[in-house]
Amino acid sequence: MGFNFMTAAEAASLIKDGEIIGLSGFTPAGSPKAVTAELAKIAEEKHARGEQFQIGVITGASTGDSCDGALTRAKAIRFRAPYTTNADFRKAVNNGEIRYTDIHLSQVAQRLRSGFLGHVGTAIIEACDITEDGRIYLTAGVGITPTIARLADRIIVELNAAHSKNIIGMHDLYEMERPPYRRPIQIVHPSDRIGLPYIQVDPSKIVGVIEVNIPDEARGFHASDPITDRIGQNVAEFLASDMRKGIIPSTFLPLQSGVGNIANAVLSALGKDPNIPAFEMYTEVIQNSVIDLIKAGRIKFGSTCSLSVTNDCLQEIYDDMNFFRDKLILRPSEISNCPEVVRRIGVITMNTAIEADIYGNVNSTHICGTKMMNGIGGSGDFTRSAYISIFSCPSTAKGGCISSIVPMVSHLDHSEHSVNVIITEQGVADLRGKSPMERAKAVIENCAHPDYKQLLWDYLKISTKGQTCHSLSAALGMHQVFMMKGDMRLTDWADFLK
Ligand code: 0RQ
Repeated sequence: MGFNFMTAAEAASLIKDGEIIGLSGFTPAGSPKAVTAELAKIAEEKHARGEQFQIGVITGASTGDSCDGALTRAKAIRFRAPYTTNADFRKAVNNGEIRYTDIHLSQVAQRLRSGFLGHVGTAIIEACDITEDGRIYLTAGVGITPTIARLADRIIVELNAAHSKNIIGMHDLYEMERPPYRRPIQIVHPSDRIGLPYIQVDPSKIVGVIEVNIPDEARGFHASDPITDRIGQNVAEFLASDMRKGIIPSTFLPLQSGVGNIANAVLSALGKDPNIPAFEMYTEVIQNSVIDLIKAGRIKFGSTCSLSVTNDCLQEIYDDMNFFRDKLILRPSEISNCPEVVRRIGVITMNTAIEADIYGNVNSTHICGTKMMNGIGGSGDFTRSAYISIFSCPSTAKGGCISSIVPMVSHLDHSEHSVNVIITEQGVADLRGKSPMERAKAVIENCAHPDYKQLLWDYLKISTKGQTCHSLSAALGMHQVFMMKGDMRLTDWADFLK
């Protein structure tokens, strides 16, 4: 037969107004880049002619600017799920211009199979290789690719020469059956393989192949600073102490770590701590710090959904594949984040909070209760099933004007029932086995910034007594003062008790 090679613009023109597209990848790693950028141009042209053009976009996690950024600026997205980190997209969502559904990432494939997210017309898949009998070899991120490849009416492949074919063999691709036919996921160790290194599709569904050479639109990391270093050390000391107590076995347990600057710094600190033995990861994203630690022998193995690393770091992996091949596995998000596996193999989870309250509830997604930041990502998949669930964050944000420790979170993502430990640069609040009032004391004493400690102690004094003490008129008072005066430190509880 032979594939229908075409330009990205020709491929984009196959996508119709109102269609839902599904994209490969997880974070900018492995996401297609050429067709979505052309689709944005088509949308702009059509809008200029007064024609309607908007699509639904479903992905594994975030994408790069050539997808979420370009399509948002072209006003081409009607509906989007499940996670993004793009600033233009964030603005459009918070202005009410885009319908956004924030979903636990492990559940996206299942929701697609169940039809809750509509029907995927076109799957756009980034590949490093493809065969005429329909084998697609993926690149640096997997996400929901096996599911969209099967469910979509048609497939467009972006054959991206920026990714080395050396990555072939690193993927372990397996799609769960629908209940009641689903079987246990046979992963006992992070390095266990259960699937195939490629996706098999019906080749007649591949309507176009586009040859490109575009690097991943990876985000860089801020250099660590004294605050993130201190958070990292606190996490490392806490885990070493749990190991001494026998709570964590001396062989250690697999770790999961979230995205962003803080997660990157926490892992660096763990790697440096001589009290923590070399460990494995069962996680959804691997960032630069993990690759450094694999090279240093501090991380033995990483099971992940994406290599969400900078381009020079990715090149280093491709160039030294003989070293990395038996140390990394790339899985679909419903397996990398599978709560059943996480609970069974005892994963220690480490995610970042936007804010935590004194009782241990965590907000990972919303600023002041209303504005979406990124989304819950995989943090809920891991936290609820964790052997030990840790949330860390700096004790303050925005130059000290915001306390990350508040009386009541302004939006709830992870409840007090799932959150075991809160860690800031100030210290560690171990909430395991504690009553709400014991938790409040631990969080204020150990995690709050000194500028906010008295304010939080005073909040407890004005609260109505109960199992969980609150003043319903003042619980969100610090947020309200920030919105009115720009600084939570100006809170006066008397204003809320009149
Ligand atoms: O603002 O960007 O203007 O500087 O939030 O905060 O401190 O740089 O931390 O990059 O680690 O991101 C929770 C957003 C943290 C991220 C979050 C402001 C702060 C800064 C970023 P600027 P930092 P990070 C795995 C798991 C949810 C999903 C998840 C996230 C910006 O980790 O999206 O965990 N997590 N997934 O100033 C106002 C507050 C604030 C605040 C921080 N209380 N109020 N602004 N900021 N706290 C990954 C996947 O699932 C793919």
